[in-house]
Amino acid sequence: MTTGESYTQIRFTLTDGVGVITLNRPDRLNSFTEVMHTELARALDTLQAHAGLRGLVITGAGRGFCAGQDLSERKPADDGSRRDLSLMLEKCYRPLITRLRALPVPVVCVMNGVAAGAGASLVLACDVVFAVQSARFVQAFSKIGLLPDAGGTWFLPRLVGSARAMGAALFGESVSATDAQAWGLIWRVVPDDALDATLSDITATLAAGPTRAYAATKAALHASSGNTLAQQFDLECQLQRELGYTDDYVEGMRAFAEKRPPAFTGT
Ligand code: T3D
Repeated sequence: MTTGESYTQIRFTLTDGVGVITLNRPDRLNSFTEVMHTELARALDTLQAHAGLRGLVITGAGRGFCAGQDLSERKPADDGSRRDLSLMLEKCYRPLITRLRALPVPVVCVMNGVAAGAGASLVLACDVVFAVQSARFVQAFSKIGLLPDAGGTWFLPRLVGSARAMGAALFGESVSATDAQAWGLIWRVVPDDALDATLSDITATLAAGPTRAYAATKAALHASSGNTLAQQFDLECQLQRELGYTDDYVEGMRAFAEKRPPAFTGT
């Protein structure tokens, strides 16, 4: 099902409770423009308002996933005036990344190609990342005299540790999908020709998954880095108490006893 709304720089579908956003400026490696940000915000509005939401998948059209900010929007002005870069970060990037993190369903990135600059930060903001073998990360910021943004300085060291975060960010060299998996930056590398199958498998998994358990898992894992063990125990107790009353838990117990796969409804 399409959403019935028109989009020019992304594609957006919502089927069986699973949204699929495809960044869609392939000739510019799906780099971010203000229009794309506006369309992403509109898609997120629709997803947040959908009562039966079960997951979101983000991917890109063509050979790149996302090359970060569209640099053609950043040409130096003829009159020598300079730009306050924090404005766009506050207006567009912060809400995008914050909303994805807060979405109470898994956000899965299927990285179809290179992710650079804020495009790499977008990948790292997702809860799970699959990348095709030929995909790569480029912390391109230092090459243009900037620091990693869109949450990049928060995600990178947490995922890979300070040494690798520093090396990748300072030198801006490509990190292959294979290295990214070995470093713990992403979940899994898949063959390039398995891109479509990976997308279908993930959307099917999310549409049939224990949605409330997924939401609780996401919330607990995200909270853990700022919590003590005692606080995390408290959170686990609270969330597990809630999950114990769900239909999906009852179904999971029945399915186990009957030696069959569970048929979760997400309730
Ligand atoms: O508001 C603010 O400005 C602050 C926020 C900043 C957030 C950021 O993301 S800053 C970082 C911006 N991104 C970059 O610096 C990355 C620039 N791109 C690259 O370094 C390389 O293109 C890649 C490593 C991503 C891929 O390299 P490669 O060799 O596979 O492709 P290519 O040939 O460089 O690019 C293909 C085309 O896409 C090319 O156009 P052409 O020659 O075919 O007409 C290239 O110019 C275009 N392209 C790539 N990245 C961007 C872009 N066009 C506009 N903006 C881009 N970011």
